Amino acid sequence: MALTTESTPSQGLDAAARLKMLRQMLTIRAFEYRVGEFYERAEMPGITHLSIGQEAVAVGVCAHLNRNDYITSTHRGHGHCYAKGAGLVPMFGELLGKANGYCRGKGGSMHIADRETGHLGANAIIGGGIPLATGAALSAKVLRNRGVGVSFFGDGALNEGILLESMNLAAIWNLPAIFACENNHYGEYTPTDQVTAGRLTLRGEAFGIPSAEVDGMDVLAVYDATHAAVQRAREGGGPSFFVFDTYRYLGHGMSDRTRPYRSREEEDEWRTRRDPIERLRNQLLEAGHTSESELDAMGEEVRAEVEEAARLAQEAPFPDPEEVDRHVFAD
Ligand SMILES: Cc1ncc(C[n+]2csc(CCOP(=O)(O)OP(=O)(O)O)c2C)c(N)n1
Ligand SMILES: [Mg+2]
Repeated sequence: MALTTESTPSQGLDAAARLKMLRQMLTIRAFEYRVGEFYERAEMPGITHLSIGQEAVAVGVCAHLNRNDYITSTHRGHGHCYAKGAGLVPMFGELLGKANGYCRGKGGSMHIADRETGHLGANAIIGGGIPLATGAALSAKVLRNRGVGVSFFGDGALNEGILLESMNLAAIWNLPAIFACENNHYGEYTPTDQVTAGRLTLRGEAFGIPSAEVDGMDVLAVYDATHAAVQRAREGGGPSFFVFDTYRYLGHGMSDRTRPYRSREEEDEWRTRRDPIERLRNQLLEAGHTSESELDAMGEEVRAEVEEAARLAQEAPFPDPEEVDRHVFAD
């Protein structure tokens, strides 16, 4: 079943709500660039994957969620974490392995989680978060609390059996589950269309799940497409599946610098013509919701806030070595 995405509830968003979305996307991007600096200066343990370019999906979806809703995320998950309500200091702290991190420094970039804000975890296993969010949706249904479970996952998870198993259960049990695929057109260094058969939304439609492809570079389009789906899920109307068309501007991971598997022209096309931040910025200016100087000031504030959070996390202590096996539930 195709999902109609023609309604435009974003038209009801006032200037403050739109500016908030812009600020969130700017913050995610600034956070990601700062993480990149930590990594380059060898001030951060482990590896990391940046989501620069993909900010609109996290922000547009999470705009509909509250603390009682749950998300699961991926190895490219800092944006989801922030958009769901996490703080910058414990996020940086977690990435730096500090005691003030969300998992007391023991999870790192790919296992960050925060029950308080309804984030059940990033996941290094492709598709690994999908059954967890589906389980959260089952829990919400049993508890009748109108909560939803949202799994964010990459196009690489489209070929994982666990996606289909989860979709099947969500459909058969009519769960308030939102399957949110970020199709950034590559899984590591492989173009998605070289390894993925069939129209992508068919994976949902095969189970009778309303499914849609959405421009993931337009935060208002993401907001519009998911608005009714989240409401429907809350009201007992069952799951939805979205494939968001998006792009990561940088490499798969930090070591992927030259990106020989794709052309510079392709990268430039996405960056210069489809950038989600520029797009919303221009929309706000055209609508007279803001001015260049106000936007410049916002940019400065965001940079200062991110820098201050990075500094606080850097100055925070590491966990006590005695604690090494505390808060660890699996090995
Ligand atoms: C089950 C599983 N298979 C393979 C890998 C190795 N791996 C890590 S990232 C990645 C690519 C994932 O691509 P995608 O889901 O499109 O996410 P993106 O990196 O594009 O955001 C792969 C194959 C893994 N982590 N888990
Ligand atoms: Mg991908």
